[in-house]
Amino acid sequence: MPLRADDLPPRYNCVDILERNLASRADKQALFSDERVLTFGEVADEVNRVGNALRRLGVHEGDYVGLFSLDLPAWVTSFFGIVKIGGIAIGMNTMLKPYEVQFILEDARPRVLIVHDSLLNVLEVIRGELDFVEHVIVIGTPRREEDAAFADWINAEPAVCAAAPTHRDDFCSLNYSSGTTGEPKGILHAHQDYPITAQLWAVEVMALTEHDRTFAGAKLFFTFGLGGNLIYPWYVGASVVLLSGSPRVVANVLETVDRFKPTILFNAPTGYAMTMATAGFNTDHDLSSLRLCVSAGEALPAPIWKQWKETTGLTIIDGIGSTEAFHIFISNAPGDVRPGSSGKPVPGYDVRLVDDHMADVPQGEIGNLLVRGEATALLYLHQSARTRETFLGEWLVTGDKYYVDEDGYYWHAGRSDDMLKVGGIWTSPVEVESALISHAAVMECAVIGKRDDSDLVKPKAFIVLNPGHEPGAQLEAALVTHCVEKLAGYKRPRWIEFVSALPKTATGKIQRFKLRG
Ligand code: 3UK
Repeated sequence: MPLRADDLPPRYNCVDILERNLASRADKQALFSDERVLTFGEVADEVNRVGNALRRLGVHEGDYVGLFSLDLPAWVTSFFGIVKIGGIAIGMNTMLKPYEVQFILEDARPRVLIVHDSLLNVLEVIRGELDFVEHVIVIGTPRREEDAAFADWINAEPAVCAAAPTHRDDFCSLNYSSGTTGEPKGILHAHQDYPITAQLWAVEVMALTEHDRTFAGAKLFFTFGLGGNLIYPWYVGASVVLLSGSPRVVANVLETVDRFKPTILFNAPTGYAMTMATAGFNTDHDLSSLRLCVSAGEALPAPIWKQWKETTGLTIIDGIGSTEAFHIFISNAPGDVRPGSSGKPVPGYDVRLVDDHMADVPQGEIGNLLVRGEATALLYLHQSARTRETFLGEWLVTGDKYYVDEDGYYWHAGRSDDMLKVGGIWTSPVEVESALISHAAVMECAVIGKRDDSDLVKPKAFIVLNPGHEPGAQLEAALVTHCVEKLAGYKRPRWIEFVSALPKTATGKIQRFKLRG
């Protein structure tokens, strides 16, 4: 049965998704990780301790709390502790550079920041400039005397904590997503969005059950990972497997599968391609626990789908979701897959393909994708102009181009902006260009998406050099290193082409589409 917002009581706190398991399966192992394995009961106790510790710091309903950590049990207990007392958890991308972290902390202004000790190097760079953060809680070992260690902070707290009587429409989480230019966009989701998306997609489409055990290459700070590898499994009483290390190291993913034997794997297309490029991935490792795989973040090319099927026997379900929608709203389904397509609209959502005047385009023609659903976000925090362009009443403008085939399957046909998805994660060409231009050799440049051997998009840079600089492999390597220092590593250009000039409009705007060829 589809779940509607009205089916939830007006007073609803999504900590219910954890606590609904306490009556029937408190002793079931709910969370597997290298660090700790916890039952639902143990998680719930720690969540209550975190809730009490936050209240002791003066965190109230509606207050933001920063969560800047690798995927560890403490991420999970912090998240539910924050939402249980009515706070809003900011799931922060652990790959961010210091200035990006600073932007988020100044935009949302949390008074409390929970941070993993491996990320303190990033925090310390900006620590002196943070006007709003009053308390830093460190998962692991603090470096400053004024900071508390997470374990000590919750240790003496009682394991009983009353949930805040939140309204189902109250916000409980904030995630930042990047655009082509300008600041990252803060996207708020409400308590009700969690059970609604769990029911509509995870239960009704992918048929997740309590017997499953999920695992994701996507991290919990990304709503693809948060929904797939925490909220949805616990909504049905299934268990989750967390990886604190990088999913880009294929061995991490394969060894975790060997060790914890998940039944469901969530990953970006790149994750599947990188896995298959690893010698012995399906002979030296035991993938037999898996029953289903899910791909999102960018389109999954049909050849990757087929090769995965041939080499593992497993079906990948590709679905398009977004941070604005919280999760997947057009999806393939087990038993109903058209490889290369995003599948069909998930029941409970409506989609439209429209032209630039908002008129519906005929079947088969490419249009701008709009989606309507009860769990889509309402606004971008502190960005009213962009909010008005994106959230059109009931309809959300996705920024994606799509067409629908005669059988009703939706096919991704690119973006309406210049944004790139690299490894399933946003990359703005403008951001890569800014990094390149800050190198002394670069006079001007343009970055576009180019398809690699697996048909996945990666950044390519066209560069005009300043006089006195010679093109060549050495300079290329120096430019890539320069980008890695300034940007998250996945954003670096994979190809560099030195050119004498860039195509421009009469007004001097770079025409990236001409370089796409
Ligand atoms: C693109 C896809 C083709 C598309 C996400 C599942 O990716 C997620 O969220 P983001 O906010 O980006 C959203 C944009 O990414 N995209 C995502 N999935 C697909 N394009 N096929 C796909 N399967 O441009 C979309 O607008 O980072 C994905 C669940 C939760 C998510 N947050």
